[in-house]
Amino acid sequence: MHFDTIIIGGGSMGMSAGYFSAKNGKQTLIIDRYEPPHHYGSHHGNTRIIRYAYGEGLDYVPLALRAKELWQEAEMLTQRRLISAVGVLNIGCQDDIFMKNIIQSAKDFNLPLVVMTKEEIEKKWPTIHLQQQQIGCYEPSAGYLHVEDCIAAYKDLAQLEGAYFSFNNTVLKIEQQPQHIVVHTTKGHFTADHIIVTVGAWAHHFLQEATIQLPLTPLRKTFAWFEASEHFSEEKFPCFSFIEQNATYYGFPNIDGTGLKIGRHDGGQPMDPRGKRHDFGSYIEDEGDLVHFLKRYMPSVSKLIDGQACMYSMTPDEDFIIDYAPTSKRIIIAAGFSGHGFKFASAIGELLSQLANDEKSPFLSPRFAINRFIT
Ligand code: PYC
Repeated sequence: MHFDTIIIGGGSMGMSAGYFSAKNGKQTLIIDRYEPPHHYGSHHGNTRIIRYAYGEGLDYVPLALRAKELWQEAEMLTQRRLISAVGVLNIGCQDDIFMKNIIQSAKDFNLPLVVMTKEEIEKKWPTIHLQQQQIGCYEPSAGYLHVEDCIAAYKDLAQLEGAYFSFNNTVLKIEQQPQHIVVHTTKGHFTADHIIVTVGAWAHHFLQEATIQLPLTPLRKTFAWFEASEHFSEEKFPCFSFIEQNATYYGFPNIDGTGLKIGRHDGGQPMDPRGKRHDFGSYIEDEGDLVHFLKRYMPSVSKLIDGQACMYSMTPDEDFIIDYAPTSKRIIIAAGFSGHGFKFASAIGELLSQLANDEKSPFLSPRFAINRFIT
């Protein structure tokens, strides 16, 4: 069967791309090796942070603001709650480039942001203990996304727009022919004018097999929930990130009594997503790093409830790859989200559908270009 666009990978980016593609009137097929939303990729674990004053660089701010608009539109269309604006508190030192970028983003884009001293932070959230040199950038309009609902929302919308799904189906090979791309799967083959590859941590191996070499590193990552008092409830406590000299941690308030969720953003173990996934607790640092963090900054919290493992796909510079494949403009690649991509998935889905339509987008930053790695 022939499609205008086939999306390989129905996670956060792929499902959203599927919706926008079908909405643009394209005959669209979304293929996934499992049935999304699922626990085998990078979109489980209930929550992801959404923030707009962006420590990783000001180039990301327009994309983050577009993502917010589109998540809100999806909320309205599906009547699902996707964003909870509980605020995000970023902790770091005044000279950190991350903190400087946050402050500059707020200035340049007129975003609400409160820069706070250690004393102001400890007064507002008495369960946080900081070190002398630390300051905070509190973004009250930021918060978290309900991740499984985000995928489910775009799945519903894609279906309403007439997209086809082929789930529990593994793509074996893509074949580039002059007139179209052939996608060989365990359930037969399909052809398409364009394919959009959004396979998350599988991208490195998947693209390598299609002779597209990208410097992507799949990483095993973990996060966990800890018992926490009502002072940490989402009515009283924000999402947070702590930028230390050699480590970055992030977390979420205690949502509906599920516990305070924490993860370490840097580090992790290189892995092959095609192999066995090591559950939370397989490495001593899975819990150890988080307990160490809690002892320093939130000493009233210590009792682990549960933990999970997921995957990041890292680029060397931690900027995304969103571009045409060097081998063919019929192949669009979205990869290497380096652990900070989920929040953008709505806007990236829109952008990918535009690329498949040969349209230009103001949200396509040169920072995402593939030619920074291969020419
Ligand atoms: O982008 O805010 C973020 C984030 C937190 C943890 C991983 N990514």
